[in-house]
Amino acid sequence: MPDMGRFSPEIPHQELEARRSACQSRMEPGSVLIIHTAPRRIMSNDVHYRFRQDSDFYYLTGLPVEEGALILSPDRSCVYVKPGTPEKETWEGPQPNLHETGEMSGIEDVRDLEGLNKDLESWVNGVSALYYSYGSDVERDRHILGLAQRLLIRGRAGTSGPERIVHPALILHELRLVKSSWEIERMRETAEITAMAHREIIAAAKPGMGEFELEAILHNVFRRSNAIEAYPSIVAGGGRACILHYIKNDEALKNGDLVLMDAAAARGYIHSDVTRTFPVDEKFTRPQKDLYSIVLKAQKKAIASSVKGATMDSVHNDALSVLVDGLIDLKLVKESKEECLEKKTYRRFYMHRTGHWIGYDVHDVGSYYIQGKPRPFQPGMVCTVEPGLYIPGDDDIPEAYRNTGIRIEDDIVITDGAPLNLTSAVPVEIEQIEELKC
Ligand SMILES: [Mn+2]
Repeated sequence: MPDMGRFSPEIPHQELEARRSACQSRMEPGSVLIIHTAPRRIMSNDVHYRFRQDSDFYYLTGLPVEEGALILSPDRSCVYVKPGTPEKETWEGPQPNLHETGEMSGIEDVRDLEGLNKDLESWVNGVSALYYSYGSDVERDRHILGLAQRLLIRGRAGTSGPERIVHPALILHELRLVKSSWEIERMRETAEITAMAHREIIAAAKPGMGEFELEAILHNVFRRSNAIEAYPSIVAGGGRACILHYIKNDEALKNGDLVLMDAAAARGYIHSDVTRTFPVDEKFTRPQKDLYSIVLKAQKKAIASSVKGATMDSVHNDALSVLVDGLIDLKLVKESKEECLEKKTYRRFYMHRTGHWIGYDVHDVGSYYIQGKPRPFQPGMVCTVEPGLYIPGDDDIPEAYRNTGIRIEDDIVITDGAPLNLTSAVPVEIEQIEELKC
């Protein structure tokens, strides 16, 4: 990429232009779309959370800027930003000016945010549809709806309001669902960083360490690669692995326990999402191996099933079938397979779905059903495959299996042929994991 001075594009122009024109070509004639940057959010008192750009705004502009808006019509692109002032730059460092914003985003028409409110009236006046993501910011909703209504009721002055307000998700989130080869390359990079962290941690885990110490290694590996954690990491020893959203990570790891670690890197808002389950000490115990092997078999089956034309539901059912067979083998389920599936009694041990889309959001956007039917996979979609088993500590469970949680999760690209596992560099076979620990 050429040296653009203080700022260089985070996403290549070609990629951004392809995304914008795909969006524009799906917009109604005579319509306009507006997407705002994410709001800054308070953590406590006067301290803000680290800024996290709105995924849709970033997808279309590649701009990390904190205050701005993108306007698209079927044949125009315009972005409004707040250029830095010397005072702001003293505190927060260089801010892209209008020219630099254009160079970063590839959008020629860059304007000062100060003019947005005035301009909006002419952008929105007379359009057929206004694409606007209502419902996420009350103040903004009030402003946009107020404007639309004013244009409508002032008909005698020659204005007219948008006939319809349409959520841009209907266009944008469908586009985001199918990844370009550039995005898949970036996902491959975050997957590599994630794999590095998992390998380092599986090798480092020892009885007596705190879950937080393993979490510290995650942060170390991620930041070494200029990445951050994609979501609050789960590092759960022993029975805490059965708490699906355990993120306290503040307990000690005991000899004989398994650790369930659901943790992954994100960079440039591109996410990975990986879970591995491994012994604290060198070896899996026999009962742990029994359970682990079932989940691994279910995961392999589900990955193999993640092909063009399959659906989230069909992949889930394939994983479920293997899990239920295994639960019956281990006598954790005492009824027939049909009965267990029919009555959903497996939910005592497996209570979540097998996968979700992943991309610019870790639980990525895009609909899972089309007109009530599961959506068939198509090449370029990326999803997780993450079956698990969570055996509670109840009295009717054989003691050896109690309080054991196992999940195995990888990120899979749907292709024209075999599924592509982006995170296969993280060891998953029992022997591979045990070998890492010697
Ligand atoms: Mn996941």
